[in-house]
Amino acid sequence: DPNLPRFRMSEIRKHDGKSERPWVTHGDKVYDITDWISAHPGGPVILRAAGGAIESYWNIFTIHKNQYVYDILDQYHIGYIDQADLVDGKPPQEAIEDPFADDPIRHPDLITRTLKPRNAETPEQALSAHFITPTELFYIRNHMWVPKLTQDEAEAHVLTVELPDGTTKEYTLRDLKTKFPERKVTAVLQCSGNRRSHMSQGSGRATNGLQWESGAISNASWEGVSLADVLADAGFDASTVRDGTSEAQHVQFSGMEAYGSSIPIKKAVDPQGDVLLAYGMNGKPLPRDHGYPLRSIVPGHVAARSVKWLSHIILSDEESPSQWQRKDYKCFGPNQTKVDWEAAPAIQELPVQSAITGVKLGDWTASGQSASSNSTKPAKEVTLNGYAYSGGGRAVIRVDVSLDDGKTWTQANLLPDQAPKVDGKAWSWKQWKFNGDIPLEAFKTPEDAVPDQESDEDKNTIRRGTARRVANENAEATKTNKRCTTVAIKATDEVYNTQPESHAATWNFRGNLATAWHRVQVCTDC
Ligand code: MTE
Ligand code: MO
Repeated sequence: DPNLPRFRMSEIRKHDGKSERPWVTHGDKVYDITDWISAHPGGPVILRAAGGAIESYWNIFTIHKNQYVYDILDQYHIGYIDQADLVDGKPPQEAIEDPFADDPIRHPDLITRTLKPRNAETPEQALSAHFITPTELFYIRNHMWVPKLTQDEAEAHVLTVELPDGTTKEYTLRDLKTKFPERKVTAVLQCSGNRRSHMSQGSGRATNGLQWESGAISNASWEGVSLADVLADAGFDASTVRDGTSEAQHVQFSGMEAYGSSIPIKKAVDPQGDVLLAYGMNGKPLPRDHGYPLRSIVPGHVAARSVKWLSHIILSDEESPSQWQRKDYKCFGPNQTKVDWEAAPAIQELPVQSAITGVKLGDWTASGQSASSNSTKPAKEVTLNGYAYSGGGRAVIRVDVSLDDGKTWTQANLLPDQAPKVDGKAWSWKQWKFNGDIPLEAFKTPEDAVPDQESDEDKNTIRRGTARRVANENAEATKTNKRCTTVAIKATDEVYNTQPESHAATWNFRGNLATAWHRVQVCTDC
């Protein structure tokens, strides 16, 4: 209706998230969303956009770019942006706020995958050097912006716990710190996408998602209170879980910026589960990027369940309704690309994983360790190091190393545990080191040398990129007399689960749980 009133931007801005009647704009239209908020599936998150344009949020929550949503919004149409505030008939650029404007500054050594939202991995050098990852180099995985709270707001931050019967109990951060004993757990967080780029490259098939290398994993000590203690205080009777009469089957966590996921109730109340509501990391308050002021820490599970900026816990017979619980973080067969999301369980405990994070070649020595060597053949000294980790508290018991791409194997040294098991559970990774000799004959002109040709594989950009790079490296190798071999590692955990040989075998279109042997090409001048 073109007869609806026109509003100046100065007035629209007054109808922000704190006003009694919040408005948003879309294009040149103005909407009063007051009556919609309680029905909005994303809850009050929509208030972030109030007082300005909704477009930048819909660029994050793309699910909204849909006729169904436009129809809903139409019901709340109250007017237009005043002509005086339009540029070429459109709202001015500065009317569209950058949702990431308040994001914190990142350490320059982190390897950025995306800036908005912020996603960055820990550099190999830091993965190698530290058992406890330095806080500022801990990998960051954000789906949205980083909520901003002052210290006062943080102390007054409210965690709402809702029981299956609908009753709720509220705890401020101050309550949590004073009412419950402090617990500390040293635990790895690993993103389900860690090593996804290895899966894409190793299988030659593109995967959807951030192309992480080996650094979407880190280890920290977490300080907070026990989730089981808080649930008991809120009135939940954990014995109903043990005797099978519990109405609650899942613990749903929601973050302040709308992310959410859940864990099985069994894990939450298991005294050996060690699930924390953490406010500290490595002895200091959580940094903003890692969930300030409060997050869940679910040791042994995929990090997607360790919800940052935690504000709500709901005990329910259902998993979290969020897309991250139901339509993401699941695996399918290599042939399954049109999938039935409901048919697959959400990833919870992680499988066994390992990576090489450092390779150093030393001198040529007279005697190699190879069985075929008669003690006089030259060999190249090599030092490898890395991490190995398994989910569910299962300790890594062995890391196998192959210097000839899997034909023969030997073992790496596991470094002494710096965080002993808690109640029999290994929540931290193991770091490992290997020193050995690669016999001269293992170094070959790379077999997979391919001419730098355009082919029908060009449709697959990742494959092309990899082929090009290998071709370039090989061209370089031929020129400089470089010869290469592939070293491979795999870890085994205490129940003898081990890593698959190939990424092709576990390829899934989302690139989750890339745990195949980590293979690295090592080259030298011969
Ligand atoms: N919690 C909230 N609120 N928002 C998020 O985007 N990302 C999840 C999880 N918790 C996320 C979240 C994912 S997928 C991972 S891998 C971990 O947080 C990353 O935690 P970190 O950034 O502290 O390393
Ligand atoms: Mo993740």
